[in-house]
Amino acid sequence: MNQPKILVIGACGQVGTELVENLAERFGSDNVIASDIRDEASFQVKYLKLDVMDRAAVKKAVVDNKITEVYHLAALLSATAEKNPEFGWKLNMDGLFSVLDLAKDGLLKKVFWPSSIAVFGPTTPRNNTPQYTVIEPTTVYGISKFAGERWCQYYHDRYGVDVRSIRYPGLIGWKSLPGGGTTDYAVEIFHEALEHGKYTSFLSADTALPMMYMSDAIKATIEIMQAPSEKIKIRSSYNISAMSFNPDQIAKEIKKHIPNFEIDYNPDFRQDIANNWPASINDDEARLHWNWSSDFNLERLVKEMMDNLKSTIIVPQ
Ligand code: AKB
Repeated sequence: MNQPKILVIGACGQVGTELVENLAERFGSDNVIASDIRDEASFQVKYLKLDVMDRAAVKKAVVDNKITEVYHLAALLSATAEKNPEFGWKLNMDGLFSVLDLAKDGLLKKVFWPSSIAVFGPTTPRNNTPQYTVIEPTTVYGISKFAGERWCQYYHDRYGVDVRSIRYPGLIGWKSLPGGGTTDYAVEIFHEALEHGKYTSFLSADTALPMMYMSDAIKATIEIMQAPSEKIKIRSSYNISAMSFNPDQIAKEIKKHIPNFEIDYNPDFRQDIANNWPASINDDEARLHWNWSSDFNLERLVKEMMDNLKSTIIVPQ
């Protein structure tokens, strides 16, 4: 079988760290290259320093390494992009075009690019948000992801680019930390609970958001890329769903493992972002088209996070 030759761009981020590991196990370390803007990084695969906005450098990396598939993860997330809207828009859009154009020119066979639940806005139905609905994002991140979705569909329809995408919910994993997102509280809470026994949430107690355990996100990412092309009927981006909870609910679940754990609330600007996002997502199309299903609910996620973090974090006695 012909193995793909894969380049992961933005590999040092929350998704990239675990995705590279998984892709290397599946396709062999020699067939995966990790890249990011940092000078150095420690991966079990070859690492390249790469700025996704430097089109010539991306092209050279693809050609020199005979890359067939790119997973393009580099982006500014919701909270960080609000602090620097101009750069958020530039990075999120230029990076995508730099990859889509290589595919259009026949230098790549397949592209993965993540979108986000951030595409939805205040006029979207908040519960069980459907695939096709009103989409009026209010953040730079959401606007860039929605524009990106439309460009992916356009490059597929107009130039036959095999681009595949999913709308990630908040992602929670223990192997890597998120950076700059509105859903980051749901990772921070575990670290603070284990290290200090308490956490101050930047979202209010009742702010429900769609969330997913990292292994489900990685599974979805690899499955959509592995699915036969004719099964991918949506070339903008697919809704995917696993669970929905608010800070109060995750805190209660953590208390089952750390009975003295305490949470309090001090909402900041990220509350306004979360208020405009869905509480839960309907993913019927992904289930129907390429057989997507999630494995982790809140109870199982919390158990996995606690078990794994306990052995990596030094818990004060
Ligand atoms: C964020 O909070 O910005 C991200 C996302 C939902 O895309 N985690």
